[in-house]
Amino acid sequence: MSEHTNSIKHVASPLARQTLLDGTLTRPVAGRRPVRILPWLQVVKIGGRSIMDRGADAILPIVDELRKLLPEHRLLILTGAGIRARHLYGVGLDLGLPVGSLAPLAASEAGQNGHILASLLAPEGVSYVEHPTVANQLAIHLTAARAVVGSAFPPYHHHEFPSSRIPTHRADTGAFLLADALGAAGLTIVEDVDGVYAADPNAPGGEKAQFFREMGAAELANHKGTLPFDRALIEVMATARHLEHVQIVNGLVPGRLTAALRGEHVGTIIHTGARSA
Ligand code: GWN
Ligand code: ATP
Repeated sequence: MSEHTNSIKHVASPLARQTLLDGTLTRPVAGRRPVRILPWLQVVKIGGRSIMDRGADAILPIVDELRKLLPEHRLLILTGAGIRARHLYGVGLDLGLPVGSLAPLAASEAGQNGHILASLLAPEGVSYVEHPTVANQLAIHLTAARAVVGSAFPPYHHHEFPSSRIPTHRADTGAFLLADALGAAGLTIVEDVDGVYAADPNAPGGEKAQFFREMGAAELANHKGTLPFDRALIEVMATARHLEHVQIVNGLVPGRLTAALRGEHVGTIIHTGARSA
């Protein structure tokens, strides 16, 4: 769309003559819900510390469960970073490295866990796909295979917000941002606990902590204690465009992931800010 007036080329745009900061002006153009790019996709985030770091005892049963889920679901399996990233934070912070240097180094550990998981699922046609492939060629890879594995860490790299010395946007946030941007059918976060409790159930005295079966992201924002995922996940859930909830499940209990993907309530369901159209 272009018009020629007095030989000056004008590009017609409903946003041409106004500040992008004025919501009342941008809303008629930008207020619509984005399209769902991969509406049939189920995204599964596998914990780095909670599952991958435990080795064969935890990984092999999950691999078995994922293998059996392939005929039923098309999966984007994303892995967290785990203990190697924590070691990296320790060494890096001791050396005074900025968060923008730590973020890509920690991200690479999430990728390594993804490579490990993909190798175990390779006989089923599952491969690790790189971040640029996730961004640009996910559909063709998921047409060729029932599932692919990627890194859950978002590639903020040197653009990571310097609001804290440890990267704010880690694997849980990355998995959510991706699942919501793709308009996926669901996101399941696999941990080593049944879901969210009032306090860390593994900390001293934690065995008495109350279990939350269901809660809202807004309610979680007021939770003062520790959580089994990045705090930034709460912020991105508040502005979700598609995902109406996520479920946190215990990957150490066989069958929980399968049940969650079938829509059963077997962990903690957290409702996001997204509303069905
Ligand atoms: O290296 O395991 O992708 O999918 O955030 O960047 O730090 O890179 O800096 O396509 O682009 O280590 O090399 O590494 O984990 O992130 O990847 O093997 O440029 O397939 O080269 O956005 O994998 O890696 O760490 O995910 O999370 O070459 Mo890795 Mo990660 Mo591979 Mo990826 Mo980062 Mo790429 Mo990237 Mo970097
Ligand atoms: P990553 O993928 O980033 O490597 P992860 O998701 O595998 O990490 P953690 O970040 O360690 O694992 O989160 C899981 C742990 O969080 C649980 O083992 C539990 O001890 C702890 N935790 C802390 N607070 C809570 C809480 N309120 N409810 C449940 N678990 C909690």
